[in-house]
Amino acid sequence: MKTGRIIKSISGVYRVDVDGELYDTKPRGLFRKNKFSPIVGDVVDFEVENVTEGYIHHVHDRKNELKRPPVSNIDHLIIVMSAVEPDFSTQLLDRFLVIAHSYHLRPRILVTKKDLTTDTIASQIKQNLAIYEAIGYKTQFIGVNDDVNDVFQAWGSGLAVLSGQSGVGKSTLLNHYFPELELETQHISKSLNRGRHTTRHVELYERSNGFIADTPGFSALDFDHIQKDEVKHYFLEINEFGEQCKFRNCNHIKEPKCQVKSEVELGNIAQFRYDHYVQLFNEIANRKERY
Ligand SMILES: Nc1nc2c(ncn2[C@@H]2O[C@H](COP(=O)(O)OP(=O)(O)OP(=O)(O)O)[C@@H](O)[C@H]2O)c(=O)[nH]1
Ligand SMILES: [Mg+2]
Ligand SMILES: [Zn+2]
Repeated sequence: MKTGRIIKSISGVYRVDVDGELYDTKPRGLFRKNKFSPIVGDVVDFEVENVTEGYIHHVHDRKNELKRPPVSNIDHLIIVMSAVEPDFSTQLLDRFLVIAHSYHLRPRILVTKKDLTTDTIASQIKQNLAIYEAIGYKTQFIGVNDDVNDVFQAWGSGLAVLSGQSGVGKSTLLNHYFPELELETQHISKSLNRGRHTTRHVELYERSNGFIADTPGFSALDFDHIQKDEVKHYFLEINEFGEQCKFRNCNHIKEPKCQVKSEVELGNIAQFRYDHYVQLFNEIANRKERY
């Protein structure tokens, strides 16, 4: 029996990495009966069939798990956004952050395509990133000319997952770090065609102190697993100031003596963050429950 990590899954075959040795494995029938599927990132015990193949017997407990894209045991979730093409949006960023926190992940924020920005756009983005830094997020703002080794170094060891909209430059970043990968990236002519996803599967690549995952970009975000009363906890500064509200279960919408609303007025909570919170709260409150 060997133990390794699933780095890729293609139609029911899981590629497992054991210190650089690769095995294509299949789960034993047992899994299918329990409706449990291994996912990329899982640490598994498998029985070796021959030099390149094996059968998975056991999946180790996951320390965390992202549903879309499916990846487990994440040490660093890197939310990638581009400065332009597609344009940086704090609204979209706040939605990604909520999803990440709902899976108990503490994400980092990486903004790409700095080289394509005007001074005005660059300084707007820096101002926004300063707000996220103040909330407690680590942020990076990079362009094609920056040293990717420095970018990756800042994350520390373990499994880092790049996640974000299609076309923001996740695969491009990996290609700069591992030129031998030659991952497919979007052609310039396609870059305004929003519906296209160039990367279509999750895959882990070994780096000096861990792994890094490229994932397919997404166009829709799923909040189905989040209840309206939870949302306030996923806006970290709102959560913190909310402890001083008069009502313990204050949702910071219309309640009296709401500290969050006072802090927005004082400028200690950015107006746009509060607006995004209220927007998402209302969206979830108004959604039709499916049974
Ligand atoms: N100028 C510039 N172009 C970039 C940068 N990063 C990515 N691009 C370009 O942006 C386009 C999209 O990059 P991809 O790496 O394919 O984006 P992706 O996030 O992997 O997209 P999906 O695989 O669809 O999720 C490509 O044409 C890249 O060359 C950057 O920092 N600067
Ligand atoms: Mg890609
Ligand atoms: Zn309140």
